[in-house]
Amino acid sequence: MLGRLAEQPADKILSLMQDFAADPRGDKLDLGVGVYRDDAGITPVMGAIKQAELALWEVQKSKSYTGLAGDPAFAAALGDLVLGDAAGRDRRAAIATPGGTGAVRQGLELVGLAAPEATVWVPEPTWPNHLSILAHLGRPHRTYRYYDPATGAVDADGMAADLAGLAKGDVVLLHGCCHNPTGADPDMALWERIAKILSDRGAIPMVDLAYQGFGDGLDADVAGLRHLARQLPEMLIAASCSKNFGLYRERVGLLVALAPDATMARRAQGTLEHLNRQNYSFPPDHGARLVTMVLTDRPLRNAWQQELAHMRDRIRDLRGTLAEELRRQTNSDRFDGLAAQKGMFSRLPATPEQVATMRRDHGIYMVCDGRVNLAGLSTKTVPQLARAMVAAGL
Ligand code: PLP
Ligand code: TYF
Repeated sequence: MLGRLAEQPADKILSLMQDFAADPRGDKLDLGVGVYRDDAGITPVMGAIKQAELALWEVQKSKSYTGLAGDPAFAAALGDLVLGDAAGRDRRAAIATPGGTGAVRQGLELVGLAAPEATVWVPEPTWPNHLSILAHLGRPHRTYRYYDPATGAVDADGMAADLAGLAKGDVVLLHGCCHNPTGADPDMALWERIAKILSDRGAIPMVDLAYQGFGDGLDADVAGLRHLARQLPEMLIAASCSKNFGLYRERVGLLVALAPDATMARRAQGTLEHLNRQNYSFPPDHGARLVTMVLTDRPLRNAWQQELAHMRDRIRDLRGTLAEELRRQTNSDRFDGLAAQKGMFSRLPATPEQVATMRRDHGIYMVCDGRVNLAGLSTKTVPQLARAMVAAGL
């Protein structure tokens, strides 16, 4: 049996981690996998999470099973963080999942059960896992125009023109904020336009939210998502706590299905729990419980928000510094877009050959499509990246 298995293509982001680890150079620079790093290059456990872990050790009396949906308090607390008052709890069905990836997977499985004929539209470019999960599940899918490399911003007209081809019941995958890999997000006018197109066509948004709080702020980053929730009867949301709570390996995610009313939400809840049962029964609880504790305890929540704001500011400062350094070194404003983009990622206009040159000659690791994780930089290494870009002819 095993001999009949095909070779699977490697994840181009994760294989970069191994290549980087194997490079003996002392001044190598990892701008590959999307994890937040501080100025010393560390991905820290957040202070509020540490405190919650201590408290949990004291109060937790049992690690017996939760329920198929996970702890309802987690769905309530994280659902509120994401949706605010844009959709009441009676409209929401939700399950805890292993990470945002788990939520994406379960969301697409739900689409397969409810609307197997629906086409799932994803932005070009998007996070590679979206496409591989869609292919794995055999869901019909296609791409819509999203990014304009000439401006470094969203190609709003291209996107609107492509989405005009939506059929009733199709699903449109959108990045809630801090688009991976480009950092280009819709402005509010474009979110309103998207809501109108989806509403006119009878299409359903599926929002992948992996970076709430990394762009402009916890509420600002979900203003578009909340607009969709208010305007449209149905929506799927795949939220991840990997980045904004620093809980990567604990695997904390939530899939929310927004229904038009409470009766339909209850029906969706049953299907979501069924999906968890088919895949792994109970979702992981430890990280989700820490998130719930942080969100529902005023002092812990304040501490978390402050630390998150610090992370956000650091990335924004690095963006500004890099854009300025490139302006100086290239004598042009070609890279000014870097300062306006949001979150950890930007896509440099580099060919795969130029990416390889920067790795070979300067020890700088980025994804082969030119995606860089700006959080991997420090004030010290910004000039190193700018020099390598200039030397590679960008
Ligand atoms: N979606 C996007 C766009 C991402 O970049 C990520 C990665 O962090 C995820 C989802 C899910 O990440 P995780 O499964 O680690 O929560
Ligand atoms: O895009 C990234 O780098 C992050 C981390 O299969 C990641 O989203 C990358 C690949 C993957 C899971 C997470």
